[in-house]
Amino acid sequence: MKTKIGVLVMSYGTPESMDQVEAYYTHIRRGHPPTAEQLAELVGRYEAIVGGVFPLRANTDKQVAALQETLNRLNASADREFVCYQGLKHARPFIEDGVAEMAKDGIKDAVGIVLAPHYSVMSIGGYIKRAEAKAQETGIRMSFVHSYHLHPKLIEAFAGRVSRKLDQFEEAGAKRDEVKVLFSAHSLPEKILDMGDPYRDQLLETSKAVADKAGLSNWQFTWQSAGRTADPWLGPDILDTLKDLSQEQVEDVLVAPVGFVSDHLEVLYDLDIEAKTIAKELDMRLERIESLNTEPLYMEALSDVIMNTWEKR
Ligand code: FEC
Repeated sequence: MKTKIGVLVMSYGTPESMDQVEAYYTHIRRGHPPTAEQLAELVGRYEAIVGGVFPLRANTDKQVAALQETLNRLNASADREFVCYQGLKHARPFIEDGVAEMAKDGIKDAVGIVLAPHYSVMSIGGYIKRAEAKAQETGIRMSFVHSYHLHPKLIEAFAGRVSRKLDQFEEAGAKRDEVKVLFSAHSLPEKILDMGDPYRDQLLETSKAVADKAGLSNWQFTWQSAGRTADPWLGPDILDTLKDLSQEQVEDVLVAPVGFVSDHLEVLYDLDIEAKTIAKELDMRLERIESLNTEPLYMEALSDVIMNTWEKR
């Protein structure tokens, strides 16, 4: 019989239906319910993108299935098999549910990975802490992938998407090197920098590696999706960046959200609706690269870092 190696695949999570948005938002706010106004604002954003379906849920399901298939195909062996379990940060099945499920299936050893390439103590660190606590409680030995922001296949996947969109700008009459490529990622509170957090540096490294691979000279990094709290968040925000670029007479912008790997609210609303609306007002053409979703190169990058972590455990 083959030994089963558990792989806890962690992702942000999304509600299953509109009536779960409040519970989801309360979970994100660490148990503090949103005000009626905050809730209405978030429901409005979901209504604008989803039409009753929350895309991140199906995308995560498909990524987890594709990763299990890739892991077993690329690392086939007569005596072992990889079994992927899902663990979500803010929705069911929660991270703890995924670990409990592994324990129920008799898994003794596992690797954990998050579907987000860049480490911050406020993002990946939080996922790992919760998984580790549940693993200890259930007697599973777990090791974790902390980041994979420079994996060559991840860089290749992003660079290919950037190049293909630049081809489309050219076909529409733009000069390739006059298109401003904006790499973006979810902002976090500025205080992470005082904590020596690697998040910003890793994002800049990914952006530079993708720019080098795609042969870009006209690019910059910007933040997006900052939270609505009193703390200062890392900036500049993409909406301000677009206004600055407009002052510099930039007409064509390609956004590459390298901090995200799926189609979800922060891409489909914050970029495709909010940023595009501002760009239109500024008379700019704004396009976005396609999300990775189940891109085979991304699945291979994940499989590779999982195997490395497994072998070094
Ligand atoms: O499609 C969906 O339903 C979910 C989209 C979604 C993703 C995502 C990824 C990240 N977040 C990160 C940090 C924060 C911090 C706060 C925060 C708040 C929200 C809210 C929504 C939301 N996030 Fe998110 N995030 C997504 C959605 N996020 C909705 C609540 C309303 C709002 O502020 O817009 C602030 C929490 C607080 O109040 O204390 C911090 C980071 C990522 C990327 C890494 C990852 O995927 O884990 C970092 C997808």
